[in-house]
Amino acid sequence: MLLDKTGGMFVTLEGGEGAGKSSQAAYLAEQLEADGFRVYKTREPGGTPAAEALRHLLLFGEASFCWQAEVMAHMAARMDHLEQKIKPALADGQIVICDRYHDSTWAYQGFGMGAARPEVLSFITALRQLVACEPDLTFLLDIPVDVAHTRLVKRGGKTDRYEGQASQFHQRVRDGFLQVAQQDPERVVVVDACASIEGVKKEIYRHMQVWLEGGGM
Ligand code: Z5A
Repeated sequence: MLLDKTGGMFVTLEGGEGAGKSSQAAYLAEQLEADGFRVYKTREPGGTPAAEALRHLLLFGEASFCWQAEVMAHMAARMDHLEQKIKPALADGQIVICDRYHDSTWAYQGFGMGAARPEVLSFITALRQLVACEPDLTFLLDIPVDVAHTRLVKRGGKTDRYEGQASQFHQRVRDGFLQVAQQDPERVVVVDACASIEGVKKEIYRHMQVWLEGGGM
């Protein structure tokens, strides 16, 4: 294997809840570390103390934001995370693996909460351009809403503001993610998240190897 160990790569995992992002982010980090790469694994919203505080407010706060403030709060958490953690790790030559990033804002705030209204999408696009740091590679773990729901019921645990939304909301979120993949096929690899955990793991690692060997996608 010809893996180039210079690192400095930004990888994101995206998809609806229950798609397996957190599990796969952990597997990918383990595999890359075993190959000798230095990996920084993180998540959004969160990753710094201030961004984690915003996460708590966004996911479990009693009061809801107006849509503009909700988008800005996700972006504020992201900016803090980027400046304090992600950019320094990239500059240090590490592979950053981030569980959710910009595409989640597009899918959840743009399509889920905002129902793909043009003013919401253009607001998100404008802020995204200001943040100005795009991933090199994104794995979109795609799964039908009902399959993901069954997984989450089985797992149990606390439900956040977004998880508790109706299935139509989650279908719009899925549509938003699939639109991103269609518009940016160079960056986004769609992975069938209904496959076994082992199958998804192999598929993601296979694409990582191609990318690291310089073959692109
Ligand atoms: N959000 C937003 O609105 N805007 C933004 O800009 C950002 C985020 C960045 C973060 O929640 C929430 O913030 C999220 C979107 C919103 N809310 N929602 N909904 P989070 O990070 O706490 O939750 P999540 O990202 O939705 O994670 P999750 O529910 O834990 O899902 P997951 O990470 O994709 O899946 P998992 O934890 O790896 O696996 C879930 C279960 O399925 C678990 O029991 C696994 O063992 C099982 N699993 C995983 N893979 C498989 C396969 N292949 N087969 C069978 N079972 C599996």
